[in-house]
Amino acid sequence: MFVDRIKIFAQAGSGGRGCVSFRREKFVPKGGPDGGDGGRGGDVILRADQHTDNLTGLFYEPIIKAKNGVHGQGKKMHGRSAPAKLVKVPIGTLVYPAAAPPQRDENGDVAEMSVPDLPSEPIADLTVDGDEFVLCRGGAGGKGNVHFKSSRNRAPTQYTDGEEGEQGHFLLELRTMADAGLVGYPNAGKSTLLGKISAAHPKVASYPFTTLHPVIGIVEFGDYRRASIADIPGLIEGAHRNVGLGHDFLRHITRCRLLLFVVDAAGTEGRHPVEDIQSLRREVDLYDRRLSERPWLIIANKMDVPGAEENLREIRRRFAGVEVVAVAAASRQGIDELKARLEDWLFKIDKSLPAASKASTQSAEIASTD
Ligand SMILES: Nc1nc2c(ncn2[C@@H]2O[C@H](COP(=O)(O)OP(=O)(O)OP(=O)(O)O)[C@@H](O)[C@H]2O)c(=O)[nH]1
Ligand SMILES: [Mg+2]
Repeated sequence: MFVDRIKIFAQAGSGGRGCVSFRREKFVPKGGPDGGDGGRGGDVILRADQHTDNLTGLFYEPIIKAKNGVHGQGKKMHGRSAPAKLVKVPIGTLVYPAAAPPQRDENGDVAEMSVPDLPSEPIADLTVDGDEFVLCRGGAGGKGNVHFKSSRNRAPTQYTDGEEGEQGHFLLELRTMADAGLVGYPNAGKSTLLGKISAAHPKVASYPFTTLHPVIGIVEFGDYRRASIADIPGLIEGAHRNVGLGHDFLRHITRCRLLLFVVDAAGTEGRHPVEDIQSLRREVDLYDRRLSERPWLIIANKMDVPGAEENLREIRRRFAGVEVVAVAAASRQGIDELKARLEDWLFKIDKSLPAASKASTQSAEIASTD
């Protein structure tokens, strides 16, 4: 199972209560107040972890509670503070405040509607391994009666309760962190390609929607340089209206610096690759304008199939100004050339070029081909 969006409820621990106690010892009459303080409640902390790749853990445990602090005790003993509850989340997790789910009565009917979630700004974005965010802060411990002693009240019975821990509903959303993302129709050969340029082994098959969730592959270049590439499920026209697997997965390429549009250059499924590219660009644009302004290039795949050469010429003509790399992923043809071009884009050209200006000239060209 792959979970990349989930609502959770988190509750930090409350502080322990302060203690009321008096020192009672042989030969020490009127020993005075000696009630200790309560311990702090535990925080609920999210930590970005490179070994966690999705939010499935939270699907099974959507209610996260940290322990309460221990109450204070006599002899000025402080209660123990509760440890923080650490929750590992994948790198790239965004945290949003969320509304409480609707309240249901005993028949399961909605008794009280919740306020719908308003689109809100994330309160945290955990993008680096080890990043931590305190989701709910534990309550401070209460004070024992030892604090209330004064010249007029030598036997105080006052104490304070511990503070309540913070609690709340949150929406966690994963936006995979990768350098480049593969976008294409189902069966274009994205997973085949990822398998050839990286050590990843995504499932490859001749039916559409083989890939059901994002897969990240690491491409190794020379000099210990590496880049991560995200393979996402195939997109089809109308994805923005939730046709096919919908465009929800495009979220996983929103952080990529470079978008790789993979097309079946031979048009083996009866569609023309030029139209494929146009409709993919349109879907990306409908999803998020800023995403369609990212630097992009075209990977013309299945060059081993007759008819691909002719289509490739047309792709080059219609998308003049956009780099087109021709490959036959299944037989590894053109893969080394593709890796060299990716290295250029990701390590040389990309850093020296202002990404936005490069991209905007390219989108203008697309607009004219529509
Ligand atoms: N002839 C030929 N077939 C290829 C090539 N690359 C991939 N294929 C075939 O195309 C089919 C689909 O490949 P996948 O890699 O699963 O395609 P995908 O784009 O990941 O598809 P989804 O995951 O469904 O979106 C498989 O049967 C592959 O063997 C190629 O270069 N030439
Ligand atoms: Mg695939």
